[in-house]
Amino acid sequence: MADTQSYDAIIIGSGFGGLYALHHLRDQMGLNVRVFDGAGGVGGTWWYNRYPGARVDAPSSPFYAYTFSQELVDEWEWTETQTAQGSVLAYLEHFAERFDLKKDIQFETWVNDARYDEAAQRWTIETDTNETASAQFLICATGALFVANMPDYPGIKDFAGECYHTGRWPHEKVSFAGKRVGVIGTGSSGIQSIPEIAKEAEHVTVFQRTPQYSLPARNRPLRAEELTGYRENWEELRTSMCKRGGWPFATNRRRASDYTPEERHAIYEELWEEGGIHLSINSFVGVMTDKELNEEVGEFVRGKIREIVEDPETAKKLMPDYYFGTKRLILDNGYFETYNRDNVSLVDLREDPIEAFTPSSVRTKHGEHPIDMLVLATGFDAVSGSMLKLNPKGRGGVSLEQKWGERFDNYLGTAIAGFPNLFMIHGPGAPGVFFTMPLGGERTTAWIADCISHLREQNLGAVEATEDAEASWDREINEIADHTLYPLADSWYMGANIPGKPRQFLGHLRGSQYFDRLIEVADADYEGFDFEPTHSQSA
Ligand code: NA7
Repeated sequence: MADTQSYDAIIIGSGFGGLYALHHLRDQMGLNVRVFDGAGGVGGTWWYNRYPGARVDAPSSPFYAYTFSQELVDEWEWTETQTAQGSVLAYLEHFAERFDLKKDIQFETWVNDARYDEAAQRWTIETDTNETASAQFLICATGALFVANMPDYPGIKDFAGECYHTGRWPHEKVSFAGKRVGVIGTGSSGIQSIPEIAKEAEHVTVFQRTPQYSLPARNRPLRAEELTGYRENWEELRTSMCKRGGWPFATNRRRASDYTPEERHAIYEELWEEGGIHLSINSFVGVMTDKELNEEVGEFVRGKIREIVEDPETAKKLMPDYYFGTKRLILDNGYFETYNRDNVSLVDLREDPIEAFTPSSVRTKHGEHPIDMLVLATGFDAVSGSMLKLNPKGRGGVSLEQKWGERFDNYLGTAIAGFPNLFMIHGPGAPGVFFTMPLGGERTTAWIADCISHLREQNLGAVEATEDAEASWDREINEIADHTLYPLADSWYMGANIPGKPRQFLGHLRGSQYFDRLIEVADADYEGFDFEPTHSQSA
């Protein structure tokens, strides 16, 4: 094993969060920083999720991007309103080049182990390339959607055809031509990829466990004057994003009770035509809290599915029956229309469950479906999964797996009692996917950086969340979630997609309030944290 390299901070992951953290900690704070990433290039989620049709499923160009640099905003040419995976990746590569980040990133290096040394107040990591490195701070930018969820149906390992998970898509082009493709899963990845696969494949059989609400993305070229307008008003838009949960524009504050059912329906129609998430955020106040209003919006979407899908039996199977928006809302480009093609069929796993795989088919309760290729669009062990895969060992050698056996206890979605000097970007309880993630990463990193500066200015050695702070943070997050309909769904937000995963709401639903809380905590002398004096100067 080579000598242990020593740094101020080690960052794990070079997606949006990790790249920005490197820039901020190195270039704005002057720290000596090293990034490790198992992938062969920058991009994180956007490096791995290369399946056909992959796009941002939130308000995107130019808002799904870094916001801190006017020059960066001015020089990058976004071309479509709903950014495609390749464009996001190209942007991140540009960012890494522009800020000269790659020289401090070690790719194709998987961190196998991370251990806290209480005496030295430092973290030591070991990699699969047989290297060790140590740093005072460990920044985990390990990704909210990283650990692939692989179904374990009987015989699935014996399937002899090509098999791809959407979250681990090959770099070389996958050809569907002349093939019978089975797709399991109808979340964002399934709904984005199915129309693309269907254009080429001989036949696509979709295996659906839960029918989904999906709204038309209405992707279109971004007009030059739109982009210019955004650039000219960037500071204002950025401030607005911070105040409005990551969304730059004012949303409608209409009250449903002020309108007749017919008027409300007309509004839903308008917003459906407009596309994107407008139906959810711009219809009426309370869609995500008021069951009756939510049900009305849900019924409107079901009506649209009935209108679009020609075969009534198929349309029936596609009817979502949970509260609208309580699983991730999906933005599609012709998903429901795809079921009008002759080469697409749908299996409803709730009435015809998969029993087993053979080397060349999927056997369900009521039939056998021969396939040449299997696409697993089955999602991720989201938010907590990548931290548990890293499984750092904190005080007393206690592992995160031990700590998080029953609940993902942490403070502010970024710090964990028993794991001093470790910070997460987009950890459980942070706004994560409920906020525009690049901006959320910037703001979280800025806060972590201030905390590190505070520690260093005071000549302290370690910072650690207290267990009391974790308990009250847990209550705070859940109180917010419990005001809404979100906890009622079997979603990955609730950990419900992974067998045996603890049920716990994994995000903070009020992003702007969350970032205010971070500031409050810092202003109150880092309330909820214990600081330890420096043990030694030697490290
Ligand atoms: P998602 O949203 O978790 O979707 C996964 C899909 O796979 C969903 O339809 C699941 O059904 C289904 N699934 C998962 N496991 C199984 C098994 N064992 N059998 C059948 N079907 C299964 O993941 P995505 O990759 O689409 O999207 C993740 C996020 O990325 C998305 O929210 C965006 O933010 C971008 P379920 O609904 O759980 O019944």
